[in-house]
Amino acid sequence: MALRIGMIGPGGMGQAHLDRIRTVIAGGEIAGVSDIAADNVATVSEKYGVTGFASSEELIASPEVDAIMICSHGPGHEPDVIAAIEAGKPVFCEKPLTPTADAALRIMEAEQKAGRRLVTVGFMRRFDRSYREMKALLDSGEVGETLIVHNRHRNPTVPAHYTWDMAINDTAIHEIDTMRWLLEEEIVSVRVDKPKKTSHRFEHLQDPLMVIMQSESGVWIDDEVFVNNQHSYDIQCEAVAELGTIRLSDQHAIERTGTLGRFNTLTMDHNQRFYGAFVTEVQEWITAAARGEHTGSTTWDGYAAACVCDAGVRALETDGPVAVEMIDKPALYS
Ligand code: ISE
Repeated sequence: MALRIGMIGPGGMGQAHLDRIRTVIAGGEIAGVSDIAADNVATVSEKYGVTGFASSEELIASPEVDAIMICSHGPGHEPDVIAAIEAGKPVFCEKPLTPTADAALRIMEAEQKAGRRLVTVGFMRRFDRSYREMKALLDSGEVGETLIVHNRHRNPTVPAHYTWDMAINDTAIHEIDTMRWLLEEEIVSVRVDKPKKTSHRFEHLQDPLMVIMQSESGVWIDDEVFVNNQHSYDIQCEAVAELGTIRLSDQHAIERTGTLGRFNTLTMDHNQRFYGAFVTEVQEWITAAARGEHTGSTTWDGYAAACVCDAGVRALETDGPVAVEMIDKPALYS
């Protein structure tokens, strides 16, 4: 029987997941949706022909729903994630798990009380083929120890409501999680440098930023966050190891040759660039949830990312590095 999924907050990201579940992913079906915006519930339930629940509480409690996907805004995640855990239902929660480390701690407490991992955080890069190949090669030991990782996270533009803490909490959080996963160690400090500003930005924004992090073993990680580059969604990563470097290749689907030369099609957003990663991420979650297993990043990963983000946001206003503070890892996540 297909896993019956209830979705909370089916906005742009949520509907992209609903479309994949309906068209390319096996083993899951949409049981219903809920949203704080009642008109969106009406629109989406009609579009997909599914039940519209009056509240997330009703959706989580419904006997017609086996598993929960949460795609609402980050500040609203905590009560729904905790309610899903208390109902004993697997939950896939879009990133960030919570906007603060304290809220993630409360989710970890609920999960520890339940005694099993029920929460998967939507850090999709862990499912990207190129990042996975990079990690497999680093893990093989062929190139020795990793010493430095260079990252670039560029967006064409961001909307006016994007504030500079979002450069950390919303944008750099991807590299924060990916680096913890790639290196299998925690990030211990964050510094933010502020280069010359692009003129192609909203006045309130410092863009680009250079986020400099250090891991427990001393790996030096940089992340250029440039969210108004005017041309493309450009994600780059290069690991410099003792015996070689490994770099994500260009992510274009086609290469065009003509009288002007040879060039690539650029990706413009995360849905284009990480399409395959999103499919794998949701497929692996559905397969695991149907078997009563856990997959992907845990509440601990959501918590650790929030701790690094907290330090990063403080680093925006601090000269020099800010130490990351976090509790010891509970046994459930070891
Ligand atoms: C957005 O929320 C994402 O997750 C995108 O991947 C990122 O590139 C963008 O900067 C964020 O605002």
